[in-house]
Amino acid sequence: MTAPPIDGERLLARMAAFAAIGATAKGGVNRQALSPEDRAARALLAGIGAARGFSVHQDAIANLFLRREGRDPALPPLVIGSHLDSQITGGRFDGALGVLSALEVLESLADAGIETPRAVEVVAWTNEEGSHYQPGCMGSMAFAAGAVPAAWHGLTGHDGSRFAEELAATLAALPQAAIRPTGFTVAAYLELHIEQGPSLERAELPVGIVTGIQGTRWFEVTVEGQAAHAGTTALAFRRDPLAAAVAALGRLYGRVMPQDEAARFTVGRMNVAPGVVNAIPERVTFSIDLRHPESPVLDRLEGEIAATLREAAGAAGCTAEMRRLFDMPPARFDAGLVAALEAAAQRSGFAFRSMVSGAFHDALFLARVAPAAMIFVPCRDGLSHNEAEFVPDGNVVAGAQMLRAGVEEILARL
Ligand code: HGY
Ligand code: MN
Ligand code: MN
Repeated sequence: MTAPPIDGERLLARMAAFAAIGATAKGGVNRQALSPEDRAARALLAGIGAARGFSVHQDAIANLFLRREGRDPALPPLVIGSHLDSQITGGRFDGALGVLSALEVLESLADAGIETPRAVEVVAWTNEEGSHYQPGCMGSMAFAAGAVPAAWHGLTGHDGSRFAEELAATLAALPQAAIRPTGFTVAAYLELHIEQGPSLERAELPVGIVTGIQGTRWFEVTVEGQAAHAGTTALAFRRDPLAAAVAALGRLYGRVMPQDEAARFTVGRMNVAPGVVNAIPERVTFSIDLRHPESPVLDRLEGEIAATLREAAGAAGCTAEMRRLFDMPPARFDAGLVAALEAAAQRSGFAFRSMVSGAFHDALFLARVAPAAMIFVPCRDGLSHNEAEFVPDGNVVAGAQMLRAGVEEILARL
């Protein structure tokens, strides 16, 4: 099979059309999972797929699939895609580039009337970002597990919305999508994504071939003290949880990343209650996003963080609790797929480097149930999870061409 070149103009027009859904004034997108904006993007994708004669499917957690049949319908499909949901102040390339490049590959095969040996499916996974409902990667995680965890149905979003209700509304918004089981046999999974880091741009490389993903753990920390009057309470009588949190975080910011270049320690969200000017807080809650390529180091850092929080809380007459929300162990991608991508890059004349992903992706969970691998393209200054996220048109088109070449190589080797 010699897949045809992709239609770059069509892809760029699609990127613009999806960027308009949930567009923000600063040029990014706010298209949170299971929101009206997410439903609009899913409807647009399903409509394009149906118009091209691809069959449209969704499963119980609203993972959305466009299927183009191949010669043997009994063979497990090659699945390519990413996610359409975004951060609250997200970029218009994170996730969407992978879904729309996959769609472009499927359309270019259809345009050329090429019959692939097996079906090829485009997927948009539900809630990769975890910014509306936690955890992230809910769609791909449920797919890999073969079911939607019952505990998720009680979840509420940061905006008070109910996960179960918004999921039901999202499923109902696509009546034309045939419901299929959550999880099926996948011959191989391939995901194109922006690097979300600076290395490809700095090296002036159009392609990264991703060999694995580092580990990620999310925590929620609650520091409890005693609310009291801001004016009448002397230091000796204060049990101030914010003072304790600041003391602990000061030590952790000064130690975790400075002592280990591979470690990532981020507090992205903090709430101080009751949150009034003239009352010493009663409670402080905040998130921790901890990442590292090695699980034993994650274990050690988790222990050190918990101990530092306990010590600082104790010294302030407070208590601290650290609850793990999310644990994604590091993953290595399939060596055979990585080799196929390297061959495809060489055949296509793309200079590339192999690399480990600092961000997690749906491929992390697909790698548990099928051979999986990823392709990265550079983004400006490596910036992502920011409305200024940008990928030049040439890199958008080159990424889709590399995805098409990867699909061709992998189909030939399966
Ligand atoms: O947080 C992550 O690593 C992913 O980009 N959502
Ligand atoms: Mn992403
Ligand atoms: Mn992201």
